[in-house]
Amino acid sequence: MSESPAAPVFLAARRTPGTGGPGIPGRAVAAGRPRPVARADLLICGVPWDTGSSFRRGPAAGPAAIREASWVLEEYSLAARRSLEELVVLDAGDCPVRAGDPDPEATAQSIAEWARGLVSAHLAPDGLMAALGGDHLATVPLVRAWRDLAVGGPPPCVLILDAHADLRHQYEGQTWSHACVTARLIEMLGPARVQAVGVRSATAEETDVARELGLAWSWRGVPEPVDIVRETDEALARLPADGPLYLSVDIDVCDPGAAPGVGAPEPGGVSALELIRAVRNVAYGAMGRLRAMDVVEVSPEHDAGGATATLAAKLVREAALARLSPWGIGRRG
Ligand SMILES: [Mn+2]
Repeated sequence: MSESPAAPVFLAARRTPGTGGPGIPGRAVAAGRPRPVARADLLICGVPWDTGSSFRRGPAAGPAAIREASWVLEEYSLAARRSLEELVVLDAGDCPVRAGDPDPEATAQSIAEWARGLVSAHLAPDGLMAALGGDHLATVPLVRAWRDLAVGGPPPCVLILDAHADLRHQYEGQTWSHACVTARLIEMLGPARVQAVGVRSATAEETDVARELGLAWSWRGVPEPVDIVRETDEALARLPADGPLYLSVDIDVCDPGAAPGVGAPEPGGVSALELIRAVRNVAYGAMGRLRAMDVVEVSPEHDAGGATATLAAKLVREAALARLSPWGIGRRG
């Protein structure tokens, strides 16, 4: 394994012996023959899909930017007192996605099948899949993959961190829009298995729907300071206690001052530190039940200094290591 691969891979993945480089997860070429290696504790994949953006495009370049930004970080988390070097980390590369997608439903199905195949073949039974977006619509096929993987058992629960309610049935005539993600997930899993926190932008109609659904953000005033750690606790408490947990982080839940590289900036969000604490809180609170996460809506062309991509990479590291360790969990540690 080279220390300088042709394309960036995520942090410790570049040092995991036998991964064979990006796009060849779980296999190494030894004496010209593939050799299977251990299943991943942390399986990284990219979904450079950007069909659902309404305001400005850009998240298709997110996965590459997040991988590249990850190189500035240590494998070691000072908060968790653990290192990614303790884990088998595989980077599976990116899902093939066509630009200018004419048929989002077909693309969604192909992303779902790709993710399901990756997880089946390469993720350890207690491992974490971390998908790098892509616009927020990528979450829909990724959750579909986990629903399909859960056949015979309880379906997944989804916890969304997002500035936007995303509860519209349609936006600008499109049901496949990043403004409709929460609505699509509720259609897939039912209202009890979906929660959203950190929301500070919604229509009056979306707010009424959110109250009926009991979404954690809907009984907080806006604009009030968001205690996003407490809000994630409340959301987790309202979700059923069975099935794998899927955490979807729309990076625009963070204030645009801290995360400027987003498609739909919404002033008045949480700080980078608050978001890190919230993600660590979810990962430690759920521990092995947290099986999948994504970080979506990173738009490198608007990302001054790479702050947003670096934050996204750090969230993945912190989630993977907070699952293992009680250190540094706000009120707990
Ligand atoms: Mn959003």
